Amino acid sequence: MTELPLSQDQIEELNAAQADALDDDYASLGRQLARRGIAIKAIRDGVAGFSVAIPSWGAGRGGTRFAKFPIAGEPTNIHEKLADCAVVNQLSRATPRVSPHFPWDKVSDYAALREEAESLGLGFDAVNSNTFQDQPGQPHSYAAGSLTANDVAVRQQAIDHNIECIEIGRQLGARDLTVWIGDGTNFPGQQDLTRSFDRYLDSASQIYRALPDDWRMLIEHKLFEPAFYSTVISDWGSSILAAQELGPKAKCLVDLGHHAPNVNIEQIVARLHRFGKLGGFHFNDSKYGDDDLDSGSINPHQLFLVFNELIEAERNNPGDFAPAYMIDQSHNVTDPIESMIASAESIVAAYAKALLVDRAALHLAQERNDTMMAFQTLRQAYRTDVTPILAKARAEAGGAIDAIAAYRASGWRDRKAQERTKVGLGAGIV
Ligand SMILES: [Mn+2]
Repeated sequence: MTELPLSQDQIEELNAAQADALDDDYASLGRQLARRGIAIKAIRDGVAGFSVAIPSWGAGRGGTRFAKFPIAGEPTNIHEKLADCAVVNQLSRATPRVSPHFPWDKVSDYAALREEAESLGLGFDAVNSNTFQDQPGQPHSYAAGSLTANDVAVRQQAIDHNIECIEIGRQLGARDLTVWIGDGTNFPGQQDLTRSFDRYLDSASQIYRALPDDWRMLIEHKLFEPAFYSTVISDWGSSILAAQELGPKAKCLVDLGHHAPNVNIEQIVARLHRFGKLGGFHFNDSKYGDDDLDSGSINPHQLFLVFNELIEAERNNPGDFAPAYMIDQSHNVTDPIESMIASAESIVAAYAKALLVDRAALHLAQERNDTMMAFQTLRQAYRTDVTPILAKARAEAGGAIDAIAAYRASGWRDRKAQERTKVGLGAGIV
């Protein structure tokens, strides 16, 4: 039986006070869209069917590279993280899956953990392995690399960990393994650039062989950090080369914050899709070289353009289009639940706006080399305020019209501050 963490009655009560205003805004937007030949119900249905996973580690104040500033009531284990993720989903109705991370989320009984998640209305998404830091009691150190280390024993340990993650994921009902490694160098000459990539391919192929038939291995690249001179899987070029070498179950994962500055990410999306290698997304935002700001907080237009390509790709391959969507950001100055609610809303809004693009008009303008009309077609969709569609879809599914206000009214964090163990002042997050 599902037992959601917040009072559904309280959510309904808050919604009731806002329902008339929302109906008014929704009807007005419906008329506006009808004049453009768009049925608002179709967009609302699209929104209702869209979801994005949230990472278990996103429930905590991960901090930055330098410090962590915990808040009272923060979760300290996977059970508490699941409860917080359930709060996000109960209010937003857009985040029904959690992406776990091992060994951080290790438990002794994964069948029980799966049941616990289900009872909270949650399922599990891609499993994330971790060979970028040493764990207590681990025989070999990753100080000189993991899947690409010179030492065969280190590589084997990293391979075994990934295979263990697949096994855990099977028990949790996941079907993707996300592999990100921090391997790379800080000095020119430190490592042979070709041989380190060869070692990656060799290690990754052993993980690939352990994948069940209906699983995908999502290769996540990152330009720099923790390595600052060279990173083995640094860009989408290295990622797609590895994915092509490994086989059809290997795909590329695009983290919005892991590219060179000013790179055209939507074009990367189009390229990866064209060659059947678009596996998934990590949503966040970035101002400089970071990958931790809340989705849509800095460049919502880029998010819209990415979704515009995704919808184009989906229309071209209906039935065979299932990228894994996940939020991947770190919260240092906000309540993580509020940040995840706000980010999910930004992501769904970008998706809804991309659904509004008049594709026939866009394609016609492209064929006629009518640059301004092509651009205006996108612009018209982007500047539409889709807030009433999102709110209506949320409320209809049992969520809150104003999710952050409902969260604050629930008093959840204050209650948890009384119940939960205080978080220590640990290191930041990667
Ligand atoms: Mn990521």
